[in-house]
Amino acid sequence: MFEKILVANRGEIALRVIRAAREMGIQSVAVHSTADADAMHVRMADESVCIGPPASTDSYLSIPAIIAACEVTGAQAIHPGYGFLSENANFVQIVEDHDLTFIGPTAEHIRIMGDKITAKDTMKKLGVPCVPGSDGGVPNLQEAKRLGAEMGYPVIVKATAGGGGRGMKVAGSAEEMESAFLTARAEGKSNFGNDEVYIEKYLTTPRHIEIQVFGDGKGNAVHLGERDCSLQRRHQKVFEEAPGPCISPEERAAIGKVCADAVARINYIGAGTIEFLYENGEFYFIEMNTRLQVEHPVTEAIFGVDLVREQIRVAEGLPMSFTQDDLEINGHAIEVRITAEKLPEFAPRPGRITQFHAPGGLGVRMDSALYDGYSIPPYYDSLIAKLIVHGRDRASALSRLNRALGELIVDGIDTTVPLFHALLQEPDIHSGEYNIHWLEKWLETNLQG
Ligand code: MV4
Repeated sequence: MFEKILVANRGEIALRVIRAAREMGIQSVAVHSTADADAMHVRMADESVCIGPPASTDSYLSIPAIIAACEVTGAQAIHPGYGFLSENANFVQIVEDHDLTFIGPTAEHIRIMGDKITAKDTMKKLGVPCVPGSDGGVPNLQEAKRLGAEMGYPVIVKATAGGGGRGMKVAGSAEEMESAFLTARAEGKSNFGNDEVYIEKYLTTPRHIEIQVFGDGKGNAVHLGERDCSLQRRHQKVFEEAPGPCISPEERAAIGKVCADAVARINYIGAGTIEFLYENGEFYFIEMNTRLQVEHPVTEAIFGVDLVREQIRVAEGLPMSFTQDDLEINGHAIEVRITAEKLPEFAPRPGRITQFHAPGGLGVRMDSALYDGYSIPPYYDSLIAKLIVHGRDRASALSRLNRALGELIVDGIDTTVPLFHALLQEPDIHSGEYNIHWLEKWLETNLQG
């Protein structure tokens, strides 16, 4: 049993991990930059260690500083949260080389899923349905054009080291292939030092549906249904829900089993998310994330499980505390990501919170590291709170969201709260009829200018 774990993160996700550890009787160590000396995660942890200056490259991403913090505090394991070092295979290797435990998947699984061509090839062999496209990498423009003609346009060229929307270009016709191919390759090279690209049929109006999976590393795995995260702006999710409004119980069971079987076969350990595009009743694999995701609370709400607790359990070699048969969906949950940004341009607005009041009551969860008088530092991402509501059904979750947003007070800075009030006026949000392009189009006509 771990006695002490180090949380290699900040903000609301650091609190999330500290809380799970405390409930399990495990001590927690916070690490922080000099800019975060007054941060909530430092206050809430049992101990804290300053690991460097404000820039995350010199603090939250500093592998030597984090390993040293484990050594001086005696922490036996590291929870990476999301972002930062959570999907860094090299870090996982170093953690293990120091006889520490990484609370998450193996370096090998992180490496496989970090290379999108290898990830897709692996998933395809495991029976997961994928977007039609090239068989592996596309070596040159001539081959790209041949494939485009064969598959039919539009197609999308993606950098194998990309993901999250970086290093991908759509070619609507043969004429656009040269620029799409060369640009995707150049972006892969400059952003990730890898110019390998692959090609897929471009799906024009899909939804983003992701399946939560969880493995014990010993060949057992379950799925916890899907989340619909189609409402995004510039590849940043803003509104997530579970279950997906358009997914039937039969579809869920079928794709869920495919995903759970796939990760069981590779002895996957911990939390994972298998991302799909969903169009015309079909699922098409695009990427797998080997971390706990920002939006995990909507899954926790409808299944009544604590995913961080489970991560810690399996990292200790314990079995998961539930089987697939134990998992049943209860109601509907929605998360909105509240960021310190000024509308309509979503300009980052760090600053001092003069008054803060979190909403509460039945079915309301607020994951936030804010407090009265806190100053949001300008060095990190702008997420300040996740508001998660849970109701008996989708309509109750939406009215609860409206009620909770009304109770929330965040004074002193600009936030995206007005966006959510406005979205709750939209019939498409109430009917659940949206796809990955809905929000950007809505913002263009409703907010810009
Ligand atoms: C696609 C696609 C359409 N067709 N692949 C964007 C981020 C990365 N995870 C994959 N992405 C996409 N891949 C094919 N074959 C459209 C997108 C996409 C998208 C996907 C999910 C959520 C929002 C999106 C916004 C624009 C494009």
